[in-house]
Amino acid sequence: MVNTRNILLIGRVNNGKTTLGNVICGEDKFVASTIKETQIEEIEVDEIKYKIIDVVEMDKTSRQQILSKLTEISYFVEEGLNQIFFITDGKFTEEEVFVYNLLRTVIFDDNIIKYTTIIRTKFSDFLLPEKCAEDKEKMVKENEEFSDVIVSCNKVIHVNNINENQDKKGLRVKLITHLQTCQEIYKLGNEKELLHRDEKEKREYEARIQQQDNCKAS
Ligand SMILES: Nc1nc2c(ncn2[C@@H]2O[C@H](COP(=O)(O)OP(=O)(O)O)[C@@H](O)[C@H]2O)c(=O)[nH]1
Ligand SMILES: [Mg+2]
Repeated sequence: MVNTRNILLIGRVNNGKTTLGNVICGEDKFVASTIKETQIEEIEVDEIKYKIIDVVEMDKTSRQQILSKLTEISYFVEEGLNQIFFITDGKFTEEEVFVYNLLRTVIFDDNIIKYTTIIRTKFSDFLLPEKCAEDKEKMVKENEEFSDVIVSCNKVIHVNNINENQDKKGLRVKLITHLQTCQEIYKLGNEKELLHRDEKEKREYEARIQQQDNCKAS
């Protein structure tokens, strides 16, 4: 049986989510921004299917819309979430912290931190471990309200995708190898069965799906 792992890409517009999604896929499956819809692409490596979910444009959207998008995502990952890839350029904005806090409180819980990999993009010294460690320290100092996540998350990986020195095939292997080590699946606990808490959101979502179904049928 093919095992499926859901990977959520989150982060501010322009941090490199789409580019990274395409590196993981090994081809340009994800389309660059302007699109507000969530895009999901699947790849299979060594009998494991990775479902990669490129999420919301968090800075151009209202907080209510963000919550609603994340609710949708909690449906996509009902069978469990393998990893959140939080893609950052090193500076975490208020909106990003807001979204992550929604994830760790409303949708999931604090355990989600252990299922989070921070991908620091646009980092030209990615090949130098001591520079990467220095940068991680800098991120911890400069993003006080987010420091617990940076310190306690699964891993921080530094990359530079648009650079001739970053061998994309090598990076893909590195990311897939990392994913292969992420074997545990985070499952929504019973008490989180939908925001599983928020009945209003759930009804709105179901009504929207129903409407789409009606459109398709007519
Ligand atoms: N230098 C550099 N540029 C990057 C990197 N990742 C993405 N970019 C560029 O940043 C811009 C935004 O990337 P994109 O993947 O569309 O970001 P998204 O909005 O988060 O999906 C594009 O022009 C990319 O070419 C990186 O690691 N290094
Ligand atoms: Mg994008």
